[in-house]
Amino acid sequence: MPNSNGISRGSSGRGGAGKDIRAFGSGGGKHLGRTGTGGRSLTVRLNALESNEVIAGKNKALFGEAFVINFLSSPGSGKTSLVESIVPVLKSEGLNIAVIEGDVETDLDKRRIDALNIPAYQIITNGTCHLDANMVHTSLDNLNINEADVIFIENVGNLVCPTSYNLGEDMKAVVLSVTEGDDKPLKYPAAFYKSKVMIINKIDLLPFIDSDVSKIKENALSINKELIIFETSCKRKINTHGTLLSSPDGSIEDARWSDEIDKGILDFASFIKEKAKLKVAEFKGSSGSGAGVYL
Ligand SMILES: Nc1nc2c(ncn2[C@@H]2O[C@H](COP(=O)(O)OP(=O)(O)OP(=O)(O)O)[C@@H](O)[C@H]2O)c(=O)[nH]1
Ligand SMILES: [Mg+2]
Repeated sequence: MPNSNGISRGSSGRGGAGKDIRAFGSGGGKHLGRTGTGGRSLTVRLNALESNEVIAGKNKALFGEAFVINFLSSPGSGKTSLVESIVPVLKSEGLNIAVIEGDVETDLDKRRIDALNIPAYQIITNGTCHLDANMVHTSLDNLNINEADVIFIENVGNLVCPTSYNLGEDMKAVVLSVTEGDDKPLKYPAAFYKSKVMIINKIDLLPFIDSDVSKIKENALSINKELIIFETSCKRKINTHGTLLSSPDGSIEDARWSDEIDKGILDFASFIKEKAKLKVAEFKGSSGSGAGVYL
């Protein structure tokens, strides 16, 4: 059950889709396949995904006017860091943000978000490799989204499983850090195919590694030519001469450095603000209460 700290465990959800899916996550599908009942396995999986769609529809209705992004990536590419970097920018523009964190274990990410003084909720999936619509639905009982203009959902760090589950979001955004290799869009195509946005993160590390951003883009666009791409750094700072410098661990003290925010972060924040505007207009239009009115 969710508790007053805004944390819940996936196994205590409302049953249904989540339970079936967890069985597959632990190898049930493979076993059924080997014993000749693969057809049944497929049916159960399709039913689970169908129920997921129904609950995702309910989530979408509950999200209302808020614009919702579902972040997908492998572990450690910088999803939480991106949220930490973007929230202050959006807050300074007058937007209200709420965050749903998904992790297999711990509330470490939620604790980072709590430091931003915005509503946050931690889903602990207990080993499940993705969030499903039911987990998110349960979290909405405990997260105040009434004032939210934007809701970030940070999915479990995994480039495969989360791609199959609609959570009721407006868009998926895949985060790929430059250290992961330019072949990842080709090897994990679903994440790139299903996302509207790709964020290439940790570009401050480019001087130190053998990574080709143009190749990452080329490979990603070969999977999804509509992808909108941002290049970001959650660490980069710019010195007073306008030269890019890197301080990956943040330990360098240099009076020449300014606290200027990375341009990619600012561009991504503007994009989100624009989408939030459109969502409100669309929502008001569809409910017949005045399309085009913003906030
Ligand atoms: N150099 C550099 N390091 C970064 C950047 N973004 C994140 N990091 C570091 O990368 C590590 C992982 O970042 P997180 O934000 O925790 O990554 P995550 O995707 O949320 O990780 P999970 O939630 O575990 O999947 C941390 O040590 C961050 O400080 C960046 O732009 N540049
Ligand atoms: Mg995280």
